[in-house]
Amino acid sequence: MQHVFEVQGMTCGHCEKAVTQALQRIDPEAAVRIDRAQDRVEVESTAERSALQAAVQEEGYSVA
Ligand SMILES: [Cu+2]
Repeated sequence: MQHVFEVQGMTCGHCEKAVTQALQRIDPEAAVRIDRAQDRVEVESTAERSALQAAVQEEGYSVA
């Protein structure tokens, strides 16, 4: 399933990596695409949306 999140607070490539790793801790198979300029994170994953969102928030980023 494809999930799209608006993630605020990503300022550099390190943030993109941190968000990607947080998502892949929930689902190691998750395919993550990030458009930082648009605050847009697309995740192709079988995991629950709420679990993915919580992982990003625990990493310190806000999800709109
Ligand atoms: Cu950063």
